[in-house]
Amino acid sequence: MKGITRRQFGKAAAAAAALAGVSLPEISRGQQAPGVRQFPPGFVWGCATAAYQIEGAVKDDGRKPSVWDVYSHIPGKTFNGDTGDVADDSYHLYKEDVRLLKNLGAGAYRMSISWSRVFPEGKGAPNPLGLDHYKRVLDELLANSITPYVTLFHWDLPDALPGGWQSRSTSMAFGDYAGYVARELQDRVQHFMTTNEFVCFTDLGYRFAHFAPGMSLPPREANQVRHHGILAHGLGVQAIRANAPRAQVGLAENANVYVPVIEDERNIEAARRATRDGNAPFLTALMEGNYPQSYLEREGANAPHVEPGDMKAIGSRLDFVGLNVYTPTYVRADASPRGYAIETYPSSYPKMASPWLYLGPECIYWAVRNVCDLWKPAAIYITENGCSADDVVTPDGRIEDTDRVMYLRNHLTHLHRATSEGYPVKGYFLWSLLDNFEWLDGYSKRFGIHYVDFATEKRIPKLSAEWYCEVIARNAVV
Ligand code: PNW
Repeated sequence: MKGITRRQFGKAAAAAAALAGVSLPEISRGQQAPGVRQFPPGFVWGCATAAYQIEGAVKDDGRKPSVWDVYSHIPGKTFNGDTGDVADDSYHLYKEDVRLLKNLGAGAYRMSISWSRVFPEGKGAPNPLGLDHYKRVLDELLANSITPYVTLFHWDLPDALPGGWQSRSTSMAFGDYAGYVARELQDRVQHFMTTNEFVCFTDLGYRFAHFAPGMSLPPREANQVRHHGILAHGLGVQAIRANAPRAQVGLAENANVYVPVIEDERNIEAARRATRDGNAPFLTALMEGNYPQSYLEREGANAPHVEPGDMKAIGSRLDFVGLNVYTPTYVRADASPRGYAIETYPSSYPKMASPWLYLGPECIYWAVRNVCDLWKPAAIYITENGCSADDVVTPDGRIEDTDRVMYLRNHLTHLHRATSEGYPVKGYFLWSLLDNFEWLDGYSKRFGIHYVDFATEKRIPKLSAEWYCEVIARNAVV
């Protein structure tokens, strides 16, 4: 195409085609020009949320407190003392939220179930009113042809469970809860995720006193908490399979994403090693049905106590692996025994509105590639991807979140690289459908593609919602 521009070339081609008596296809919404970053047919586009972040209604229909109710009410724990007491009031406004999904053209919705609505004490007698709520939400989704993907545990552990995740009996209780919900909802739900992000409800809650319940346990106890977390997942998979034999089972995990600083053989290999090593207590243990030897050696006397049968449950076959992807960790090969070194971020490295959210859109490609190259899962979903932004409502009521669109567009571009190279990515869930309770940041950090005025609960689609609608309609990066 030397010496002529792409536009001139297009014109010339059209003229040539007209002369030859053939007409070129017209490109309109829903159709593709050649070279457009098109996703595979049937690719699932959705949005994600979690119960405690959107529902509110914390005392309705027999719900009892979770550790996050308790924690968010402790003065000084969250920004501005914010709690999930009301949040988006989606418990009552769920029909409106399903309408938002419908308007986007979304084919799927990832939502979580509040364990303490279904078993207010965590175990014992179920509360049928709790599950009835979810049956109504699911029916509304199905009536609108939106496929539900249900997470069973997104950090809101029933507060009444003695010892929380320090106790092995909590893993058992999770198995019972998962089996019960799967049995009751199997006519409405075909995709279950056991847990969301092990590190956030184990290490951040029990070792670093960051998230609920806010403890600082020594390493041995903290490693045992991790073990109970992954054991709960394993028992959950077994219970779902036993009670809902047709269901697809997976999880949503924020595995550390290692990106080779330079894309060459040595650094790619370093990223792969780092992926296995850096996720050793969680995803690696699940995928291999064992803790890697290097993890056990590193932890020494602090290594978790494992009972017979635990690792078999933990290694249960999965129908899909869900990855929550936000931010990269850059690695390079080096001569150390482990074979890699982690890069630190220079102070000028760009971030989105949350201080941990370093911008590196190629992380979504490497998240998929590292996991697939190491463990060859049957299918991958991106169960979360999105960003916080300092959204402003213009005087005429619009939110022009061009920074969020930039973030999302770039991530999808790199996700497209993964699908075009044949990695089995089946779907993408944008975090989040709407602004919500962002844990310690309360309502100060907005991740939604719909703006929520928390005083009135009014939802307003942002520019990013308009953009995502177009992505979904064309099944392509736009
Ligand atoms: C995820 N990090 O959490 C959670 O699944 C959501 O509930 C949450 O609202 C969303 O991401 C945005 O924060 C994360 O520090 C929390 O890297 C922290 C990190 C990553 C994910």
